[in-house]
Amino acid sequence: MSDHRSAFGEVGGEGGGFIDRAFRERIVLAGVTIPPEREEDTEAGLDELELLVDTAGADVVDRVVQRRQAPDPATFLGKGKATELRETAEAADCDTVVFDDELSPAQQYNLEKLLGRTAIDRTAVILDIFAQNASSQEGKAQVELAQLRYRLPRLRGKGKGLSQQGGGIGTRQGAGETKLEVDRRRIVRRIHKLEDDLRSIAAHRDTQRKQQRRSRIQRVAIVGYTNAGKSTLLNQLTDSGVLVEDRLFATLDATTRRLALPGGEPVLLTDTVGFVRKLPHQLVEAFRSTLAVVADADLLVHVVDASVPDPEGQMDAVRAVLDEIGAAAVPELVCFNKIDRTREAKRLLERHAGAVAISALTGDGIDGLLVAMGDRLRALSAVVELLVPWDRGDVLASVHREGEVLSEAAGDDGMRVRARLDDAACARLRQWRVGEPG
Ligand SMILES: Nc1nc2c(ncn2[C@@H]2O[C@H](COP(=O)(O)OP(=O)(O)OP(=O)(O)O)[C@@H](O)[C@H]2O)c(=O)[nH]1
Ligand SMILES: [Mg+2]
Repeated sequence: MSDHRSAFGEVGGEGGGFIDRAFRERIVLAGVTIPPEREEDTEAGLDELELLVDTAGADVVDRVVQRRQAPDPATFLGKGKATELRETAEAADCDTVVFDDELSPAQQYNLEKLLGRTAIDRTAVILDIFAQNASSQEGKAQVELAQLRYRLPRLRGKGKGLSQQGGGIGTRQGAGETKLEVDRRRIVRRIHKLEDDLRSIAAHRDTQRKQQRRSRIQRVAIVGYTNAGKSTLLNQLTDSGVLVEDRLFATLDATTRRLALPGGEPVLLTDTVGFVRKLPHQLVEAFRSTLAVVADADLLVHVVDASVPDPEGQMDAVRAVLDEIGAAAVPELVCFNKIDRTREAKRLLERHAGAVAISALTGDGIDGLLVAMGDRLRALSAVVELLVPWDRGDVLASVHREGEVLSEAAGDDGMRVRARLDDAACARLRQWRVGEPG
């Protein structure tokens, strides 16, 4: 296990450990290896699930793994293995079994009956952590919406006896939620209300973003796997005092700060929620408006923790989420972080052309990152030369509005302007261009 600290691990002070332990839920994990997945992939998935469970505030006491061609439609594991899981759960005196893959409502129902205890999946654990970490009004609404959309199809499957065990991971009541056994109609009404609230928050933010767009300042979004060091980097670059914690999903809201690059160009830099393997689609959907800042950015700084066992696996998981939120086409600057505690940086840099290596904690490599950001942003817009006739003040004004004017000189037949323009502005101002883009 990593040096990850648990949410409750430090509560209680001296002697509190025993009491905290006693109150933490006991969990058995279950995973299935479905070829072409290898057993070590399943184990790595369960290692990460264990970290998620710990972050949610519970203890993993055992795990069960099975190799199958396909999940059993009724019980996910095969019947025999499910019976073995029941014995393991009884022997370990566990409250809840957590599956690494999303269970269908029917599978969850059947498993709970068979196991005689709560069965939940990775999605429920991640939703639980998000619910615990949400602090802004928008964050809380987004998480509650995701939780309700997850629970709605599962309502019917909850037997009376089991639902009374509620109050643990996955069955804890979400922020602002009325009752666990609230009827379907009330949940649907609540979903609509949350959707409305979130729409108006998003509309407000859209207006802000349009204003930012007009200001022509380029926007950079910091993205990456959860706990990669995104917030540490924002703090290192801008002194913004964003919460940094050795905890998964410490950041749920977006924070934007202004930053001057070495050439003096200002950029807007945004830190936002981290990603994870199998990030629940309900969350991606609910956080769509927060994540719009990523899809809308001019450049992504993709922070990768170089000190984890499989940095490239985490990069793939991040890119899968980027794809899901429509940000796959945004240019990406890969930034290997935590080089103060790993020797892997050199090997990774060799394999990823154009990447940089830093320690967001010590500041090592930050200058190189800033230079690379400036280079990449400059490459995104071309320098062009324009000749604008004297009677076309409107065109001159639009060059100033849409681009960055580098120099202006009065010529015989008009104003000669050198300006940095993006593709769209270049195309619009095409008829005034002279010479080649520089
Ligand atoms: N050794 C070392 N630790 C780092 C570095 N950067 C960040 N950390 C640590 O990694 C942990 C996570 O850092 P955060 O900045 O909160 O990571 P994040 O990517 O914002 O994480 P989430 O918001 O939870 O997704 C903290 O304990 C940081 O102190 C680094 O360069 N070196
Ligand atoms: Mg963060």
